[in-house]
Amino acid sequence: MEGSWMSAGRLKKALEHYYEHTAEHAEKLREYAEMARGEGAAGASQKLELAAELMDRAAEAIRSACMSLSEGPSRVIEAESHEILDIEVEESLLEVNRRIAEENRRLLDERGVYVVEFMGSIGSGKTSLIEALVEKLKERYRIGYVAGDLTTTIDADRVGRHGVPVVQLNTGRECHLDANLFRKALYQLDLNGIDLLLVENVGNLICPADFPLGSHRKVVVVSVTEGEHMVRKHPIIFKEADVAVINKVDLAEEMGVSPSSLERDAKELNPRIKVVKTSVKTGDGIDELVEALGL
Ligand SMILES: Nc1nc2c(ncn2[C@@H]2O[C@H](COP(=O)(O)OP(=O)(O)OP(=O)(O)O)[C@@H](O)[C@H]2O)c(=O)[nH]1
Ligand SMILES: [Mg+2]
Repeated sequence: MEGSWMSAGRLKKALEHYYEHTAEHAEKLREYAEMARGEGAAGASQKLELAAELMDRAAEAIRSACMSLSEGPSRVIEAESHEILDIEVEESLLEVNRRIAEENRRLLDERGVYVVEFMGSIGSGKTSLIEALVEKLKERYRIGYVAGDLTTTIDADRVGRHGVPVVQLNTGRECHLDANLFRKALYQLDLNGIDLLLVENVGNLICPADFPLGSHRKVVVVSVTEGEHMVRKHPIIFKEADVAVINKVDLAEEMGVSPSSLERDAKELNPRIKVVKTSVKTGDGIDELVEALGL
């Protein structure tokens, strides 16, 4: 590429942008096909379906060209400021998010990708648990990873070293991922080559609860080093989650924090939640976590 009018990096960025639009147009055409079907115009609907399929194939070819320009497994998506607010609809922000999350879920189901989202406090062990799961499951599933962080690629680099495709989403100032940003990550991944996508949200127990991404299972992680009140102080996220992980149980005695009392708090808030006590350090509870996730 040297000496040409555009560097490989810039070309890749331009193609990524083009790919996103092409994939979005394919989605839109499918919506129109559905509308035409609703209007009884079966012929028009069929043609629109065909156009959507061709556009999907075009998007796939652009994505594949993009991948061959890639310099490594880790790629970074920077959120543009107020990105989601640019959407011109008279719906609330949360409503827009919910709708995009539903679209994400549809896309994931179409491609047969099962998504487990990890939320939880800063430093509770989300990335460590994901690394342990990748090692345990990578022979059984084709795994991908999406990391949410404000500015760094540390987590994506860590998980990428286990040999799985990763996308880093940098939110800048935002304390959570949202469905729009997650959709961008989905556009970057070869979804046909992934069965299990592990997503790590930005570390905190508050904001991620309000912004569903379209995942199939939600895990919330706390660790004993954060003290005994961590669960009760964050009821919303525990009510939302399917599985609660109480991590770093190897340090429970030293910290004077009872994992069972954290478990009780979680069950009180959400009787249907599955609670797993883990230590990534000793490997305790990782098999139970696999089971709780139905993997
Ligand atoms: N003793 C002990 N340390 C752990 C355990 N799990 C994780 N750690 C350590 O806790 C620190 C934070 O772990 P991470 O996996 O980076 O935590 P995280 O939740 O991904 O952190 P953020 O992404 O920054 O929110 C690291 O130093 C880990 O080695 C555990 O079960 N026991
Ligand atoms: Mg992390």
